[in-house]
Amino acid sequence: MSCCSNNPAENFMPEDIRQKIHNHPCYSEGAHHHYARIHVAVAPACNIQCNYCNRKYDCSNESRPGVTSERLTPKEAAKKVLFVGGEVQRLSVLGIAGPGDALANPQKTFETFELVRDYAPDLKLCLSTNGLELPQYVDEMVKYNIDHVTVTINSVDETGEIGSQIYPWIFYNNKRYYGKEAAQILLERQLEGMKKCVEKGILIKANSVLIPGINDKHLPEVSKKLKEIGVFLHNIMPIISEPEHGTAFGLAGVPSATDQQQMEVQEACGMDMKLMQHCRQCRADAVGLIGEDRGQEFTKAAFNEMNFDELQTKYDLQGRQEAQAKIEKFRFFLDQANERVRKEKEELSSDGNTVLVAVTTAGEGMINQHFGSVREFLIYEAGDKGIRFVHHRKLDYEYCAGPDGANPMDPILEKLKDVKLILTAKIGGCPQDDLAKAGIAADQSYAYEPIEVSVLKAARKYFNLSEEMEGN
Ligand code: CLF
Ligand code: SF4
Repeated sequence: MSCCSNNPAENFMPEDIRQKIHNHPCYSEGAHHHYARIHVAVAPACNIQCNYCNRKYDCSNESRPGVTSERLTPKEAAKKVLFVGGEVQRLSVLGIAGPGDALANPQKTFETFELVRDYAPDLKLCLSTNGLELPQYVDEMVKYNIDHVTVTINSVDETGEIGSQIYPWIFYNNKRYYGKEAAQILLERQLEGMKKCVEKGILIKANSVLIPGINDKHLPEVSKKLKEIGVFLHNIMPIISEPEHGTAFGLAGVPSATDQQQMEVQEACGMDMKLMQHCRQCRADAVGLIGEDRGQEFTKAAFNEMNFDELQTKYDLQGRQEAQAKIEKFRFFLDQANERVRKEKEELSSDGNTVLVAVTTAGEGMINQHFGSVREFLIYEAGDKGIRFVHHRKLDYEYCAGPDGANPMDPILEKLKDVKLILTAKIGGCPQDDLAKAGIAADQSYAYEPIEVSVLKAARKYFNLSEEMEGN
């Protein structure tokens, strides 16, 4: 079975890199419909302070603010990974992303990776860090075969001016540094660490938190620098900032970044770098497909009494390999169905006209979720020649489960104000009418069809774009 991807960017990659990312749900957008990740919260301490983080909660560099994860020892974490791997055969990655910084807790982080590498050799190992301690652990990471590392970098301003507005202090070499000096040291360490990783063949993803008014205009420069040093992927994460999260920015009234601000910055950064656009800002104990969180199903009580031999049997390496071979078969046919519809932004349209289309999905690359039960929409941009994935937009609650007294359609209309069409597996008459009044068409005739080719067909149908499918 070929692992040729439907994503044009992936098809131009060297084979070894394509193999590395093929079933990593964060590094490959195609993979995220099919493969799951698990985070284990073994790393509580942190060595810097970010103004968008409240350390009562998980690390906001890789998580939604205001959530707290169940902390585990390395042994408990390894047990959990084996138990979940037996239950969720599409699990392909173990990530350590907090609740503090993975490399501010090196013993716990590496002990966990060592145990998992021995018992579950098919899992990819991944970690997320602020980068302060990265240079000194690159060789250790090579030893454990950790070949996916995320570094959060919000500024490349060497004067420290921008960084000092984001980081009030860092703790480095047993000393606390403040202001511009802190920002300069952090940046030096991040760049040095990322360069070392690139030299060792570790794929680096960089996260940048988009903070309007502070680094929004600066992020294209960050992208340029990342490309220059060989970073693989850049992920622009909109700041989520509310006073109740108790962060310095939240308390100072800095607002969350909007979907439209994120799209603008993504377009400016996308000129220079390959972007990740499907990030969901997971919890430090997230389990499942990106966008779903099955963490609550796997509490300590489920696995802690089992010993490692029992857990290895439960993990069932061979059963997992067979299940993943089936996923690959399905993915192959899905890619064939979607063939050639995905394009880069500048190639979407022959006359510059494009529309935004929202899709409801429960995974597997299909339009397979009812409108009433969605907590997020996938947003695609479509022209007459092709489509591209833009990002996802989250809802606080489902249409069918809105709070008493509130019209559940209001937040949906606000989220979709620039969208012209929704493709969904099923929708009732009332919401369909409300959407129509707001100028948004809803179509359920593509139910259980592949997403990408359906977006193109529907956009052509609704907006009188071209008649013929290219290549058909
Ligand atoms: Fe976890 Fe991060 Fe590894 Fe993925 S998450 S450590 S690279 S396995 Fe993924 Fe979650 Fe976004 Fe992170 S969607 S927050 S990018
Ligand atoms: Fe919080 Fe993560 Fe920043 Fe540490 S690195 S302060 S845990 S957001």
